[in-house]
Amino acid sequence: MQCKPGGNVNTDMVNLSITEVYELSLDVLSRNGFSTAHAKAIAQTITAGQRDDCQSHGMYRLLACVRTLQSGLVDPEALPIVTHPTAAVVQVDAQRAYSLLAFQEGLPHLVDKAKRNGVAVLAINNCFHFSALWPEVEAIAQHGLAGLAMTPSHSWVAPAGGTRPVFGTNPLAFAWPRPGPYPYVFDFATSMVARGEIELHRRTGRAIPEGWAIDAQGRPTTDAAAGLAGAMLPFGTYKGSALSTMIELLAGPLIGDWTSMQSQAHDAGKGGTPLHGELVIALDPNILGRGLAQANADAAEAMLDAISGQGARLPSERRFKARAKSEQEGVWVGRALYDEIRSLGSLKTQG
Ligand code: NDP
Ligand code: PYC
Repeated sequence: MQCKPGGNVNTDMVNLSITEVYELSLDVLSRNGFSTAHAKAIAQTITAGQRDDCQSHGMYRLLACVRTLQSGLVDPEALPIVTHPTAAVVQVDAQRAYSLLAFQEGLPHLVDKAKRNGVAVLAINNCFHFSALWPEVEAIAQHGLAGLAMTPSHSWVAPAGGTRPVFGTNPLAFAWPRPGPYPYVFDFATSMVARGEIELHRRTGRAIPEGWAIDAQGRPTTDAAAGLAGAMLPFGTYKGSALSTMIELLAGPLIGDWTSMQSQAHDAGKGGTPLHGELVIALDPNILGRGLAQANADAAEAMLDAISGQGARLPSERRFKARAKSEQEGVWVGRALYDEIRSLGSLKTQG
């Protein structure tokens, strides 16, 4: 048990260093049967989420990873198979394991191909997918490339004007390389919020804002459980609906993989993590920018400065601040979640 900053003993929260988050995650995943390679890849992304204060995709996700494993859906050991259909395309078959090892395997090829061709595509297939996408586009931007990533999930979201779920929560992430440590990054669900955010409201007994979901009868609801049982709503009405449709098509049929409706049907009520594909695109400004690399980078910076210069915040600014703070002070995790994670089979304890 640790003291909250300010000195009060708070038994409802547990303080963990980033290393402790990683070790606990690795321990839980390994004890529950994931191979070392998968456990490491998953633990890294979960640790990054917790470190950056992305509560819906941090340690909370360990519960779903283990639940999906225990329900016999995900392969905890399968190794990704990398193929090279063309000079600009790398395809990685995750073989029904989680997506993160497949991304790690595909990334060096994606970067290499983008730097040779100006643009390259990484298609990940047959992957169970639970993670935030910003770690992936950030990794692309670290190589001086712009990155885009998108994925379907389970059909939980009704189209604008409808009441029955069709789309997944379908995240779209983008990164642009900048001077200094942090790229420009956004990464959001094309539903009003990630489903994980509504699940966290349900777990902690909080109402959801109106506009996030409708109940099973198609009526607006602020009850998290009723919203989860009904349908979530897209952001930006028909615009979010259209973006979500694009993601279904590009990260589904385009790359020979499933839509969110197919993923949901395969799950057949087991409540596992979605199974589908992921589309990742890398673009090289040095090849596409007509030899004007410095002028182009300056123009990009002037535009981004014009946003933050008037007090509007850039996406990921909050997350980067949280990262710096977590690196200094560690992270605070709710005691109930911490205990539930430990009960998944870890011997590591605190407090
Ligand atoms: P948000 O609605 O919080 O949107 C997140 C993005 O918007 C972040 O880049 C965030 O930056 C930025 N942002 C938030 N508020 C502002 C603001 N006021 N001004 C400027 N930018 C802002 O999160 P979501 O619930 O939509 O998504 C959360 C995560 O869930 C994502 O990382 C996504 O990848 C993940 N997800 C994964 C899915 C999957 O299938 N694998 C499915 C759905 C979601 P900041 O972080 O700095 O606040
Ligand atoms: O929070 O919407 C979500 C989500 C779906 C799959 C992984 N996260």
